[in-house]
Amino acid sequence: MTTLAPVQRLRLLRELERKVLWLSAWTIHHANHLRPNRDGLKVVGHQASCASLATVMTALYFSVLRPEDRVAVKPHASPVFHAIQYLFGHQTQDKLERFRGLGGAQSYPSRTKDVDDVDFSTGSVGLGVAMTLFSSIVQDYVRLKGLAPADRPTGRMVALVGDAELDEGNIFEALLEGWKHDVRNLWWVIDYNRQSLDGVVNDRLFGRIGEMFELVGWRVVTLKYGKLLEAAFAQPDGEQLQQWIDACPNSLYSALVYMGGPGWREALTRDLNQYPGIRRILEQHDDAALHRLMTNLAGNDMQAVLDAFEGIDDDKPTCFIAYTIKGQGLPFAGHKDNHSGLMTLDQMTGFKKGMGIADGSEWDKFAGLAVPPNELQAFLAEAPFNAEGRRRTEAPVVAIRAALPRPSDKKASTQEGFGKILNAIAAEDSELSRRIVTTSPDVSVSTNLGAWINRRGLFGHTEAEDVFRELKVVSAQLWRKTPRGQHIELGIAENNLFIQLAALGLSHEIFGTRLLPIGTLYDPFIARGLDALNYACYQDARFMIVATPSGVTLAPEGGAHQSIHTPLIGIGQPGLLSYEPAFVDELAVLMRFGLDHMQQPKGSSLYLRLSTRSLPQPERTLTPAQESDIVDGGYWYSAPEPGADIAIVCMGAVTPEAIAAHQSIVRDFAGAGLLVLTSPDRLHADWLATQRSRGRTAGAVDRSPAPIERLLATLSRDARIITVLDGHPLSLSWLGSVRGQRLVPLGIESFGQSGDIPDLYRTYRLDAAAIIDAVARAI
Ligand SMILES: Cc1ncc(C[n+]2csc(CCOP(=O)(O)OP(=O)(O)O)c2C)c(N)n1
Ligand SMILES: [Mg+2]
Repeated sequence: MTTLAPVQRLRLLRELERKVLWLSAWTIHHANHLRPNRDGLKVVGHQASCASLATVMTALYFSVLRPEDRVAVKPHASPVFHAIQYLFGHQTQDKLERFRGLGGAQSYPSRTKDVDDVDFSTGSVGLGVAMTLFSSIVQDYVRLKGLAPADRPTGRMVALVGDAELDEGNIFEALLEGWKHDVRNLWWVIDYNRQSLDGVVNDRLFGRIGEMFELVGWRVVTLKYGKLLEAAFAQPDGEQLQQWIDACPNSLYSALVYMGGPGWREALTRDLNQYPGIRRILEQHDDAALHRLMTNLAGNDMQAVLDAFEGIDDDKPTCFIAYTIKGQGLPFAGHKDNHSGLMTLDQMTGFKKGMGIADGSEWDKFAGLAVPPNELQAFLAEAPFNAEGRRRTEAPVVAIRAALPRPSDKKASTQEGFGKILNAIAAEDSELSRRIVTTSPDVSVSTNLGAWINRRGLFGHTEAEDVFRELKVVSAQLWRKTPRGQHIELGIAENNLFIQLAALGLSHEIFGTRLLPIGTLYDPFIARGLDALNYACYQDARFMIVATPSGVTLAPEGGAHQSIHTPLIGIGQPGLLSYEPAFVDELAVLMRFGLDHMQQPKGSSLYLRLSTRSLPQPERTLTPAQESDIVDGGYWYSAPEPGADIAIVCMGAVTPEAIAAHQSIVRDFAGAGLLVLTSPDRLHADWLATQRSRGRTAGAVDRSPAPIERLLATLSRDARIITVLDGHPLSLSWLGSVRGQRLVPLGIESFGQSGDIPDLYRTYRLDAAAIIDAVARAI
């Protein structure tokens, strides 16, 4: 690789910065003004948000970043990212022209939908930022265990952060967790444009932000004044100018940026005219030059940005507070209403002229630049960022053997079963046992991960003995941390859990190392981290969540902890296949299936909703056909006679009540069936897919029935079905539509209260009597 002289490189980067600014603004303009609008909806895009980051992103992608670095780009700077990839040749003009349109470049950078090598998806502000922190933990996890490819250098996990993103609490939850885990190789660059969506960011906030980072062990680098302003401060009375800017409230500064040269002149004359040095500066600068000087913030000054990035050569986490101007270089720079503001046609005409772009050369990569195209092309070709081509790594699938260990207790809860299965795997020396990594937000022991952790240990950068053990204080739990440990213990923050799982679940594509992540939490607190869970699924991260206890079966814990609608989350969440087994042998089948499914290209993550209620286990050895029914979502526990008029359908912890009710009704309704479901999610999805494929006219049409159609086909056309689960009844009530059979759904519709299981099941009508009653009503 040739190394350019610094001045030469600066010149090229400044030209590319202009091009990146132009292309991002033009991409948005094109989408809004030059594409037919068929629905009357605004397309928008964020020209101002792009502009403030153009300098930083140009410096990073064209010079500073290396192949092993990974970046989360502020969502609204998506067009800047796509423009950069377009210049590199990784993005097409066609997709830029279809920005925010079907099949075009995405509104917010997306790993799964964009073609140009997005490292981390962003969109819901704050989550992408935290994603870099948890990815740095994953990087250390695979590196310290020697699981990472040997020749892979350690990368920096970089977040480009909007200043208003720092209002999102999940960022601070992540920072605290990061401190505990001694995170490294993290760069967060805050685009401090002092504006959010609605207006100007509170002045008092940023006084504290730097201190907060330092408090948790980060280095803070402030990029405040650009080279022009620094030179002016060095002149006689320059310190007066500096004090004036330092004291200038965010809102006044933003307004003056918008007003331009005359505004600055009036304000400075009013406040600083008594200083001869200032008068001289005002005389020496015409309006345009004065505006350039007063808006010369370091985050928009290429040399200052390069100096800041290149001044770091260690792995200490670093926060760059980059002062920038929202809309820098655009006509509405600084205006508080510019967040979704678009340049008007006239403004665009002027901007285009200023950029030296002729009509018809808007998408030309080098038009209007002051450096010959071949020189720029050569510079782009040598960018270190691209040195290794495509960034997405691959890792082989870890083979999962035909059966996992099956605990044989006569009575057990699915939660205990989970702990035992994992403990048995922990005892093995196998690829499977080495690749599993568990994590939990302070509920490891109460979700039955204790035995696994005792065998496999906690993960930490350095060795830390369990003090209780050293002092010989008896405890069931061994709490020793080592780099070899396979459990990542988190504080109580479900957002962190899901983002940690997102990062672990992308390890094969980001770090080239396959991991099998399993996260445990209490089922009701899925809601606490739901957006982060959605974010993880949106990125197609692969993991298993084991949520327990669930429903009102949690009994004495009362309404605050009892989960009601989580089965609906399981059905509704794309990228997450959910199961709720009743018995431990089913769980073992599903865990085996899940560990494989989460590694398949067309697979997904899994959600197992478990219970702490101990149930008598059926005495059976599952046949392969039964196992496949369990995976498909359900099976006849007690098969109906063909054409039967009555069936009970149950799921999860309430299965004993359904069994009891069934035994009672078969006396009157011989041939009534009992259907045990493991996954309404899977059954529903397969049912819809089957219907869609029937509607298709071209190609091979599969006429075979969906599993739920096959199961319900045994019953008579107008059979009555009673469904029951410890969760919202809607989860199963759709079964009535499959064949048009009449259905009475039982389940939980209101907040639970404390009590024991008999009282609660009676109160919420989940007990055998309620089921029998429902049968009576149904007929
Ligand atoms: C969780 C979430 N809430 C709300 C939004 C809507 N939103 C998008 S950008 C934005 C303001 C962003 O301001 P800032 O981070 O400062 O970005 P910039 O000024 O660079 O545009 C808001 C509220 C969102 N994307 N995500
Ligand atoms: Mg902002």
